[in-house]
Amino acid sequence: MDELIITVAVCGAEVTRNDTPYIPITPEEIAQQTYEAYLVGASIVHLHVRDENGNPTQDAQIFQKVVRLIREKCPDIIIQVSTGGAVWMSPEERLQSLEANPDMATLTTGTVNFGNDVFMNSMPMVERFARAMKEKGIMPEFECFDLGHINNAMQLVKKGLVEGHLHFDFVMGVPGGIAANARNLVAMVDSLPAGATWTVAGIGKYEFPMAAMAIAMGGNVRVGMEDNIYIEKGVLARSNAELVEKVVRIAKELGRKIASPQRAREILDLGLKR
Ligand code: KMH
Ligand code: ZN
Repeated sequence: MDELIITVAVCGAEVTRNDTPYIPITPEEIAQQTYEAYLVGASIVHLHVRDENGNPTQDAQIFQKVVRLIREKCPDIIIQVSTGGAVWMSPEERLQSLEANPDMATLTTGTVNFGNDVFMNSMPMVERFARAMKEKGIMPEFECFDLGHINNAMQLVKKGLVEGHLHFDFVMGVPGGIAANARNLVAMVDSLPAGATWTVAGIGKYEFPMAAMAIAMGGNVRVGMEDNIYIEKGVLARSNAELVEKVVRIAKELGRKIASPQRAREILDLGLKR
């Protein structure tokens, strides 16, 4: 098995200070929590940003500032910006994050119910996003909230809109998306093309059980306050680093080594972007 690539999803779009006082909101807080997570084993940061009121935004200037602050502290971490944003955002708004010169960006490959909302990703939209990433030389991470999203990703490959190494993130446990359990994870992994790499983001209480399964199966793990704010039942995580540290402990017990950012770049076939 390759070394374990840990992605930290530091703040997301939905979690507020009412949910947890530890959620990073300002560019400085986001960069600091990313740095702490990097020190304990995260090699990818999945980034959303917030405006001065703490609301999610895809504003290019805020993304640029956060990316600069992170690169100052963590020179080799893989920066993956969200193009998912928040459910009410237009495609134009969502695409602004690509202006921050990231290494990677998320590419959700299908529409999904998202609690009481709909996270809209029609195929023309997905193709437009893929084209924008290709033009800018940004590697997509396919975000699959359901099994059919893997098929949609392969349509992009067939059309030549995505080339090179393929990397998938299975987001499991969103109300409306695929349920987080072992049977579904095996089905997702079985549906991948040869040579692809994969990560699991288990939502809420499924974060660590899904992480443990991925570690044992040779996959990779995403954790962070975007997906889960608890370090254990009823106990808030005080930082994103705490969540990463727990994954590192589980990996150690299962005999899986942690990938450095440099090693993660090799596994994903990504160069160093400045
Ligand atoms: N906030 C969700 C609606 C992504 O970052 O690409 C979408 C999301 C996916 O978080
Ligand atoms: Zn996200």
